[in-house]
Amino acid sequence: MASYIFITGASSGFGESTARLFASKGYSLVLLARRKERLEALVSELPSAIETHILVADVRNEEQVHKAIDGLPKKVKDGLSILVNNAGLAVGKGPIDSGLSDDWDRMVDTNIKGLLYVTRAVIPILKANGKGHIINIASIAGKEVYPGGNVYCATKHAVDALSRAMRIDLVNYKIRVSNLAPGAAETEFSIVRFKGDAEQAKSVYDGYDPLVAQDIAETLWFICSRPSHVNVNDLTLMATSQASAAVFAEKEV
Ligand code: NDP
Ligand code: 8X3
Repeated sequence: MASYIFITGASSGFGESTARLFASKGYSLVLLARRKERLEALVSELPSAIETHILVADVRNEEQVHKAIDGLPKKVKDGLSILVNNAGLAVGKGPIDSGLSDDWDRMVDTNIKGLLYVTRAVIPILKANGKGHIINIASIAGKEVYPGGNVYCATKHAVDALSRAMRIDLVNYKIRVSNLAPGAAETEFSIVRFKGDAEQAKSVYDGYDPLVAQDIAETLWFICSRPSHVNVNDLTLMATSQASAAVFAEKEV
């Protein structure tokens, strides 16, 4: 029977790289994001032997999430073994008193509530299968806070807490729960954070070698390929030139 990995936020960055890597290892894919054309373009580049299911949904919309997951074919549910809760974003960066409610809502609704909606819909499937693995993509922003990071950091601290809580809730069901906390990685993350300002986004990665999406995909492969009696509880992955959330190596001149 095919083994399926379910990746949220598969249309870009970490999710897209993870889909490509797990497909290359023979996994079948369930790919969720809002941008259908991006998911279709990704699928068109995968070997045709790889079975894929595209779910176009907004994780903030509980009804959409439930309908999409409920509607998966039985053979996909039966083969589902991994959920990567990756969909997420930062919107804006600045002092708390100049934050915008709409930005806060987008981060809280996506990074916390969206992760919860997807997780609750998938857990019954994993329980029925008698095993499974949930990996939550948190962040160094879930371990530390940095200037201007306030609400984004709070949402990722919540993800970190939920990973620990889920591990307790699921310990009797052979469902592993891992928390992966990357530092700065160059994806579309900063373009989204700075609302399309490509120059400001680029400047985040100036003068040092950040992580790239492939680094996260390879780490996810490591986490998922441990023997079934082993769980990676929590893994923080940083660029060599990033020492903590706000400390980077000096630029070479
Ligand atoms: P990208 O912006 O490249 O990818 C984000 C993905 O999330 C996209 O596929 C996007 O798809 C999806 N997404 C966002 N909002 C929603 C939504 N409401 N419903 C469904 N899908 C959604 O960023 P990254 O790959 O860098 O980020 C992935 C995760 O990693 C995020 O949780 C982020 O917080 C976290 N992270 C990122 C770091 C970094 O430095 N890049 C470091 C640490 C953690 P679409 O827009 O098509 O819906
Ligand atoms: C994204 C990386 O350092 O901007 O989680 O918080 S950071």
